[in-house]
Amino acid sequence: MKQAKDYKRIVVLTGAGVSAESGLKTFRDNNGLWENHRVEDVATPEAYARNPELVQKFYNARRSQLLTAAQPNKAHTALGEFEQHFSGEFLLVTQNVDNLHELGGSKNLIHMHGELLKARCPVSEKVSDCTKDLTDQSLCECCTPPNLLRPHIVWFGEMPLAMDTIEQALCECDLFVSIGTSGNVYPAAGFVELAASYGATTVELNLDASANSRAFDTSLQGPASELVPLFFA
Ligand code: BV8
Repeated sequence: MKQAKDYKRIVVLTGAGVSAESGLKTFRDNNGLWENHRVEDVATPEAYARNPELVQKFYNARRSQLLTAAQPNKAHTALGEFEQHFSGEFLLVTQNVDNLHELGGSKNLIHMHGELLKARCPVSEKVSDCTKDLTDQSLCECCTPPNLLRPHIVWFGEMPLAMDTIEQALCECDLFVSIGTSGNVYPAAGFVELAASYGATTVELNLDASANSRAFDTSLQGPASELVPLFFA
C-alpha cells in the first residue's frame, strides 16, 4: 500500500477519535451523552437560547479539561512532523474543537467546527481567545453596549467554517485521509465522496468501521496513535 509521502496534494480530515488517546471523550462515548443530555441537544443555537447556563457549563467543563489534562498524542505529532517535511500541498481539516493539532505542530489547519479556546461576539462576529469559563458576565469589548460572548463553536444547524476553502482543496487533492471520525456528521461525512469524484485516492484510519467506510478505497482499523505514524511516515 502506498504511503502519504507518495502523493502530492493531501487533505486530511480528523474527528474526535484522533484526540481519544489524549483522554478527550469522543461524541459516541457513552452513546453521545453528556450529563444525560444528548450532545445534539446541547450543541445547538436553540439550546443556547433556551438555557445558556447549561450550554456554557458544557463548554466550560470541556475547556478546563482540555487546558488541564490533555496533551497531543503520537497521531497529532506524526501529522505535524509530516506536514513540516512534506514538499507537496497539505491541508488538515479538523472537526475537533481542541487545540491538540496545533500543539502537535500542525500549521495549515482549519477548525471547521470552531475552537473551544476561542469566544465570539454574536453581533460583530469578532473572535477572541478564551481560556476561562464563559458566564453571563463575559462581555465583548467590540460593541457599545457590550454583548454576551458565546463559545466560538459551530453548533448543529449552523454553517461550518471555511467551507469554500475546504471544498476547493477536496476538488484538487490526490489523497484524502479521514482519521478518527464516525462519519455521522455532515457536511464533513460527505468529503470522501467529493474528493473521490475528482479522482482522489481515499483512505480511512479509524478504530472501528464508520458509517461511511464503504466509500473509501482503503479503510484500516486500529488506534490512530499506531496507524497515523505508519501511514504518514
Ligand atoms: C450544517 C462542535 C447546514 C460542537 C460539532 C437536522 C437538523 C439540523 C441539521 C441536520 C439535521 N440532520 C442532519 C443535519 C446536519 C447536521 C448533522 O450532520 N447532524 C447529524 C447528527 C446527523 N450537521 C450540521 O448541523 C452542520 N451544519 O449542516 O449546516 C447549513 C446549511 C446552510 C446554512 C446553515 C446551515 C454542523 C455540524 C457541526 C456540529 N458541531 N462540533 C462541539 O464540539 O461541542 S459536531 C461534533 O461531531 C464534533 O465536531 C465531532 O467531531 C463531530 C463528529 O463526531 P466524530 O468526530 O466523528 O466523533 P464520534 O464520537 O462520532 O466518532 C469518533 C470516532 O473515532 C469513532 O468512529 C471511533 O471508532 C473512532 N475512534 C475512537 N477512538 C479512536 C478512534 N479512532 C482512532 N483511534 C482511536 N484511538
